[in-house]
Amino acid sequence: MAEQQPSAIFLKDYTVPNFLIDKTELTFDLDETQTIVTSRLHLRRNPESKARTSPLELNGGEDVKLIGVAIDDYTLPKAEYAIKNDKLVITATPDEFVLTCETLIEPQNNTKLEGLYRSSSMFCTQCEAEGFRHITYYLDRPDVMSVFTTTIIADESRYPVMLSNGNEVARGKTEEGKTFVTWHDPFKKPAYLFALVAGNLEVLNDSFTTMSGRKVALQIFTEKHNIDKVDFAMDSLKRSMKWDEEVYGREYDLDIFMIVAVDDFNMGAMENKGLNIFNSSCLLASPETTTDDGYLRVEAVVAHEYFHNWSGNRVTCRDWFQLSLKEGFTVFRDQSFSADTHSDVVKRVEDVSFLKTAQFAEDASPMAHPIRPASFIEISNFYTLTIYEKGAEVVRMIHTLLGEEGFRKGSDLYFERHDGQAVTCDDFVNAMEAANGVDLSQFKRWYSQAGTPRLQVTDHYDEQAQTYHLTIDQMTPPTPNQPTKLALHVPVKVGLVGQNNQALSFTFDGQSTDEVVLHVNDTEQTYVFENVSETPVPSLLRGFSAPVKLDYAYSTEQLLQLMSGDPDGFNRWSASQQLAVNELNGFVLQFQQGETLSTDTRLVDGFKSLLADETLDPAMVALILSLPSQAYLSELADKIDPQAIKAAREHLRQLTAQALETEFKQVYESNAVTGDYQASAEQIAKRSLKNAALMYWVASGSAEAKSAVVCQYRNADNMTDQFAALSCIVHFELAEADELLNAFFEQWKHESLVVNKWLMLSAAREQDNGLEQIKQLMLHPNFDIKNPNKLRAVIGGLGQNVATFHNLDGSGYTFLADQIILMNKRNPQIASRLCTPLTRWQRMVPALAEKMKAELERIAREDLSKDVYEVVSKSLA
Ligand code: 0A1
Ligand code: ZN
Repeated sequence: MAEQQPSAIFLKDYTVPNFLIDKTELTFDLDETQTIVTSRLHLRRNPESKARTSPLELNGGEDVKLIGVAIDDYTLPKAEYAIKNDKLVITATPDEFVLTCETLIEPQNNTKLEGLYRSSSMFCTQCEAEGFRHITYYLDRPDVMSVFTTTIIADESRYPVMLSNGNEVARGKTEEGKTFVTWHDPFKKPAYLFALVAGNLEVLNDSFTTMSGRKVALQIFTEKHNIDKVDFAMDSLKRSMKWDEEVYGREYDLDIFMIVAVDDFNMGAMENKGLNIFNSSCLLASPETTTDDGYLRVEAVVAHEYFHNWSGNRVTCRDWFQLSLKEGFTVFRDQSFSADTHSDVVKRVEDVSFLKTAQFAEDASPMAHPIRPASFIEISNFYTLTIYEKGAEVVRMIHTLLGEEGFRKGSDLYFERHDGQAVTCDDFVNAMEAANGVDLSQFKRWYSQAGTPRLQVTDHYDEQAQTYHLTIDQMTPPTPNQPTKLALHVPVKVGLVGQNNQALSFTFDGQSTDEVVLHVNDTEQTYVFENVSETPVPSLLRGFSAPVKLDYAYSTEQLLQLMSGDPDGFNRWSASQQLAVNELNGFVLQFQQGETLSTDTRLVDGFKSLLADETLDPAMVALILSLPSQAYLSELADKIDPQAIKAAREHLRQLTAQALETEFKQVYESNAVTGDYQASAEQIAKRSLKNAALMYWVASGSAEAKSAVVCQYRNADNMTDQFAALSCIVHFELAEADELLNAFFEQWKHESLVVNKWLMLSAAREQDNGLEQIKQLMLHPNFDIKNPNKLRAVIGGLGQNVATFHNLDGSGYTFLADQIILMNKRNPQIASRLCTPLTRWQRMVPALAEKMKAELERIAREDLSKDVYEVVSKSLA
C-alpha cells in the first residue's frame, strides 16, 4: 500500500466556499496530445464565508500542468503561488478579481476517462463528480455555481462539430486558420455539469414545442456509422419532455438540447446542461442489434438524464454527501415515466427484484452506507445502488405518505424555493413537509441510517369479535460505524384476502376500506382490523411500499392463494417468488447434505395454472417463470454456496420443464409476434413469455424444441429473438453451440455493442477450461481493455460463470484480482467497481471466503488509487 493512506472527508465538516466564481470563461485549443486550456475566472470573496482572509485554493490534478497564472493583468511570479497536494494556492488576493490560468493537458493519455479525453476519434469530457479539476484549476465543488462561456478552437476538417453547454454565440477563424466556436450557457451551474465534445459527427435533428409554445431544437450526435440507430432515443426524449411537463409541470429552458453518444464511458450517461453525453450502449437502438431490454434501458436513461435538467441542474447538490438528492429523486422520476409508458406492475417487479438482489446485498456488505453518507474517501465510489435505488425508494415512500397530489405540491414548492441553488436532502424533505403541513422528522432517519430494516409480522384472528390483529416488530441490523439503530417511519401497505380469493373489506381507524397504509414507527406495534368476516390471508407490503425485508410465516397454501388471488399484482408476483425461494432453499440444503434432490414440488401446479390462464399479462407470467436469480438466492443465504444454488435452480427448472413440456410448447407457439418489430409493451411482453417458454421447452430435452430453437436463431429478424435463442443453445450446450456462437460473431463483428453481447455470453459459458476461455477472449482482436463496456462484458460474463468464477481452487478470484491490479492506475473507477464481488467475501461459505479474502489482501499490498484503496480497506476492516 502507498506510504500515506488516503483520508476520509466528513459531512459534518462542511463549510461554505471562501470564494465564489460569478463567471467562467474558458478557451480550449484542442490537440490530441497537448491541449491548452485558458480560463478566466471572475472571483470574489463569499460574503457568507467566515474566513475573511483565507488564501484562494483551487483544485487541480497531477495530470494538469500549470503554464501561467495572473490576477487581473498581473502575471504572478512563482513566489506568489504554490501547488500543494494538487491544489493551486494563492495567499494574497484582492476581494474581487479576474484570475487567468493557462494549463496544459494530454487528452490522448487520459485513460481514466474523467476530465477531457479521447474516445474513438473524438474529444469528450466527463466532469462529475470531480473531473473538472483534471481540465483546469477551479473551485471544483457543486455549491460553486457559475455562468460559463466556452470557446473551442480546433482544425475544422477533423473536428467539424464542436459543442459545449448552452447556445452557440460566435464562430469564426483564428489567425492560424483554425476554427473557433463559442458557446454561452446563461444558467449558473457547478463545474461538474460542464461538457465539451469535438468530432466528425453525424446529427439527427428534430424539435419539441414546449407547453408555453417555445420551439426547442433537439440534436443527437453519433459517429457516422451509428446515426441510423438514434430514432428511438429521439422519440424517448420527446416523450420524456412531454411527461415532465404533464406530471411535474417542468418545462425545458434552453433553446437547444443535445445528446452525444461516445463508446468509451465509465458510467451510463451524464446530464451536462444542454449537452448530455451518453455511453453508446444507453443510446443506440435498432431492432436487429438491440434486445427489448436494451430498448427499455435506452428509454429509461434518456428520460433519466433529461429529468436531471430540473432535478439536478436547475436545483443541484450543496455537496457530494447530498448526491441522492438528485439521483434518488431522478431515478424515482424515470421509474414513474417507464411505468406510465409500459406496465406499472411489470416495471415495479423489475425494479424491486433489482433492489432486493443488488442493493440489499450492498446494504449487508462492508460498503453499506446511508443514502446520505456521513463520510467518504473517494466520491466516485458512492455512485451506488444505495444512493440511486434505495434513494428512489425513499422518495417513493414520501410519495406514498403524501399521495400523488401532495407529492406534486411538495415538488412544486421545492423547485420554487430552490431554483438556481445548491441544496441538501433536508431542503427537499422540508419542502415536502411545508407544502403538506406534515411532520417528516422521524422519516428523515432514512437519510442517515444504513442497512435494510427487518419487519417481523405475526397475527391473530378472533372469529367471535371479527377482529384481526397484526403485530409488527422492526429492527435494522448493525452496519459499519452504526452499531445501534433507531426506529424508522415505514409505510406498510396492507390488504386482506379471503378464502375464496376475494378482497376482504374491513374497518380500520373507524373507516371502512379494503386497503390501508400502516405507519410503522416504533419497535413493536399492533394494529387492529375490525369487521373482518373470515380468517384472512394478509397481503403485506403491497407494491413494495418500503425497502425492507418482511418476515411472515406464510404456509405454502397461503402463498398459492395470494399468487392467484391477491388483487395487488405486485404481491401476486411476490408470493410466487417466495414459494420458489422456499422450494429452492430446500433443494440447496439437500444438495449440501449430499441427498438426492426431491421431485415433488407444489410450484409446478402453480406454474401450470399460470400457463393456462390467458387473461394474465404475458410479461408477468414470464417474470414468474424466470425463477429467483442466482444473485437473489445468494443475497438471501446465510452462507453463500454458489454451486449448491446453481444446482437447485437447474433442478427446479428441469422438474418444471419435464412436467409441463406440452404447456411450454403451446405457450411458445401461441405467443409468436407478427408484424414489424416494435418496442411496445405488448410486443415486449409476448416475446418475453415466448422466450421464457422456449427455454423450459428446450430444458425438457424435447428434440422438437431443439430444432425450434435453432430455427428461431436462424430466422430471427430482431436481436431479442436471436439472442434468446443463442443463449439457450449455449446454455444447454446443444450440438450447434460452437457453430452458432461463431456465426453470431461473424455476423456482428462490425457492431461493437453486439460484440459485447457475444463477449459476455462466451465468458459466461460453463466449460471445463473456463478461465482459459476467458483469457482468450481478452486476447481477441475485438476486445479492448480501454473500453469499459468490453471489460464489463467479459468480467460480467465471468461473474455469471459459477463453475469458473467460484472454482474451489480460487483461480477465478485470482484472475479477477489480477484485472483489478491492472486497472488500478489506468482507470481507478472501473477497477474499484470490479472489486464488488470480493467485498462480499464474509458472506461466502468458508472455503471460498478465505480465497476471496486472500485476494483482497494481495490487492491491498499494491500502491493503490484512492478508489480501490477505499473499497479494499473497508472490506478488510
Ligand atoms: N450523474 C450521472 C451518473 C454519472 C456519474 C458519474 C460519472 O462519471 C464518474 C458519470 C455519470 C447519472 O446519474 O446519470
Ligand atoms: Zn442521475
